[in-house]
Amino acid sequence: MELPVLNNVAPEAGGCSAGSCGSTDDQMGHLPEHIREKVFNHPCYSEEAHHYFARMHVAVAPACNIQCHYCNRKYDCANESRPGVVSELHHPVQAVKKVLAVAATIPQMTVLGIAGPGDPLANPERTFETFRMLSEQAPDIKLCVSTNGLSLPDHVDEMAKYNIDHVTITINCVDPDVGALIYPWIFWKNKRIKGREAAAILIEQQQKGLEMLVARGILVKVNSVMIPGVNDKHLAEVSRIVKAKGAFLHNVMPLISEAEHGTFYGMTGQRGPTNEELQTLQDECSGDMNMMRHCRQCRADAVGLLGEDRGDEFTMDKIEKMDINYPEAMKMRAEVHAAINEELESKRVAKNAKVQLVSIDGLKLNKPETRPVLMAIATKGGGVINEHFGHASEFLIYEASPSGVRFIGHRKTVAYCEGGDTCGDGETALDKSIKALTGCEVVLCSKIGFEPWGPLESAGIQPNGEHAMEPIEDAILAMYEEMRVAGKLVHKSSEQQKVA
Ligand code: CLF
Ligand code: SF4
Repeated sequence: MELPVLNNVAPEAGGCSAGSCGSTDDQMGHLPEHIREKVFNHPCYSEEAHHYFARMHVAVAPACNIQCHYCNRKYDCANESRPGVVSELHHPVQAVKKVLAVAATIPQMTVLGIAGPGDPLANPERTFETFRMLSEQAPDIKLCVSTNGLSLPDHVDEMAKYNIDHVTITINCVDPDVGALIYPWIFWKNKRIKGREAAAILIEQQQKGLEMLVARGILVKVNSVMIPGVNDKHLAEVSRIVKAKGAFLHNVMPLISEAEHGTFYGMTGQRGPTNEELQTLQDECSGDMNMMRHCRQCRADAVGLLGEDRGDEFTMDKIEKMDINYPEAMKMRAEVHAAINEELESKRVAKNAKVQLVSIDGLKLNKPETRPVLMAIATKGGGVINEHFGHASEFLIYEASPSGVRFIGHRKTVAYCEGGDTCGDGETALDKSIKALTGCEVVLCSKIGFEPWGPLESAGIQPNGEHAMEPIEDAILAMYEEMRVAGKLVHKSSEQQKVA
């Protein structure tokens, strides 16, 4: 059956229907103004924004109405959180105080999300009380919610009332037979329902909720947990269907199933995907959909830029001592946002000018022998290379190729300078970093010590600290050009052909 195309991005917007782009940013310039307005400073909906703008979560929603095989109720909802993390639960009044304190201290914080620790819509009073107070007291903050979707259709009208513009639904399948392998039960109309029947109800509610949100112009992101052997072959179909129904973005996240988290999958030895498997599936889905590749599976009380957690600065005892004048803070926030926007706009202009140059240069680069190269970046945010190799606990991974620079994802590691001699399994922190950088040929950082240099080179990864404080994409292009001039971009098959 042909699904109706209800995409809330107008067809004339251009967008990514051809599937050539991997993030919303490549199409930012083509989005209609009202969508651009919703996306440009949301760190999850825009890859570019995540270098500059922060989000925070408040953990106000303890209960859940379904069971996922990758979740242990002792921890936060694993649909949007790194498993094994426990957040401190807040009452809505405390949560609002915390949001105002963070917004006044971190003006780059533009989005407040409720993502747990259970399902926000299984706790509607606490969730909507928080949103109601915030929409009155902090109208400059975008409101965002993440749900498993079971109760979604019942709450869409209320969401629209509080100007909730961004909703994430975790959709792991559209086939109840696949769903029965992921969800052992749901709690529905005061009854516990199991197996295929439970999965069928959940899927129906998710799809109905998605359609209702799109009809009201609310942007929908779909999260899917990739579970090898269970739904990995099925997720491209999920992507195609949710795109056809108007979802804006798809975020395929890897299953994390450590045995110590005590989840069903952890206990039964279900593995998560490798970096390569994840990237292959994301690329496959991107034929149909804008893909999110910068998700950090943050916790239900995360604060700061994606990938950082400043939660310790905002414990309730510290917040109680803060004297917040929010109307004043809003003025300061508006100034900071305007300055960031100005910077982003000038970068966009410079980038467009460069794209034209590159396309001329591309005639030179775009020969069959130039091949793509993966590069790892150490950054603390701001879109520049500003992190010491030894302090990086994650690297951003980009692919440089004759057609430009493409963001691929991020890889976590243990900060080399803080990892001690070993960090479990006899592996040193440096071993872990080198493993995390598998497949990369270059690591760009602001500085690097002498010690890791040799082991990185031996692993085929060229360390480079010469592009400190440069914009990431500029540095990658410069490095790629350097490699081309040095004859390092010769495609293996061409090389072999020459030898032959
Ligand atoms: Fe939070 Fe989620 Fe809103 Fe973002 S997170 S509720 S959409 S504000 Fe973002 Fe974190 Fe990934 Fe979620 S990086 S886990 S996608
Ligand atoms: Fe756990 Fe979230 Fe699934 Fe509920 S929806 S069982 S909290 S992962």
